[in-house]
Amino acid sequence: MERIVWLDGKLVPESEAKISVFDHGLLYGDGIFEGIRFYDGRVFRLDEHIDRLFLSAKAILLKMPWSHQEIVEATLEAIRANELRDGYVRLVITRGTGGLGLNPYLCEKPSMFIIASTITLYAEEYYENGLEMVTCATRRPAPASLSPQVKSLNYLNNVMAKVEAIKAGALEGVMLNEQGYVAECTGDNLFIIKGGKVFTPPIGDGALDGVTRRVIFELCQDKGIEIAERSLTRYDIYTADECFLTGTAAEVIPAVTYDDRSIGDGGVGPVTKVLQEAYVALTRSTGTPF
Ligand code: PXG
Repeated sequence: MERIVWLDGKLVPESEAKISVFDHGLLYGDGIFEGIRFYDGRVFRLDEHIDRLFLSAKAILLKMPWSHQEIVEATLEAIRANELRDGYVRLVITRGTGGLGLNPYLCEKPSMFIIASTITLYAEEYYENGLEMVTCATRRPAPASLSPQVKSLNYLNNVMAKVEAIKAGALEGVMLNEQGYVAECTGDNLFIIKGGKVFTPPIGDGALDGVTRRVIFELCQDKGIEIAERSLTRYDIYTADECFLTGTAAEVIPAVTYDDRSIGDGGVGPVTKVLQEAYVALTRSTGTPF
């Protein structure tokens, strides 16, 4: 069955969902996005994702013609139109159609499209046994360039880092910042566990303020697990007891080897398991119904 896409206020079949070749989102990566999950008829952390979308828009001077509530409604509409109960919804806002040349002020008006579909980033076995990671040579851009907090349509840096990981035979790559501290993975936040305590790089080290990352802080608090932000080096991951990655699409996935070293005993550790289970329980029991 053909998917239905929400495009600038209309629900259209995928084959008719078209964007101009003069759209600056395509010409210059000038736009923003969000990726949101829905589970069993409810959208998980919908408002937080839309809030972050508005922050990305503000940061790139993209004036939103829609209100928060209008985007919420459009998202729910896109999901309903595809008759899915579980899946992934991708919101994309482009600067809109303009001429050749960078000037964003010459673009008519922003365009938004919303794709409701399904996503499987990693096979089930990796959630049970963990995945392999390597260090990428490609660095997370410094905040004085484009801030890593902006979920922009310019993800080439991450794509190139992902290529490095794949070429090295790993499923994920660790990206360092300009100072050599761990920022995050190519599309997920990173956590380690050492002596029963959970650590993750601060936002200032180049980690995205991930919605799933925030959920991990809440879950740790609920479960009485100590958690703190701390700058991490590769050494900290090599010598950690456990490591896991988080993201809306990736959920909570264990990492068991890094640059050929096994992390801890190379198996999925107890703290990771507790958080994985708690995350599954939370995502299946809360959210905005559609
Ligand atoms: N870091 C980066 C660079 C991301 O893009 C995350 C971490 C996790 O954040 P959340 O808020 O999801 O917990 C992201 C998330 C896609 C896609 O194709 C989106 C992301 C990552 C990979 C793929 O929609 N964004």
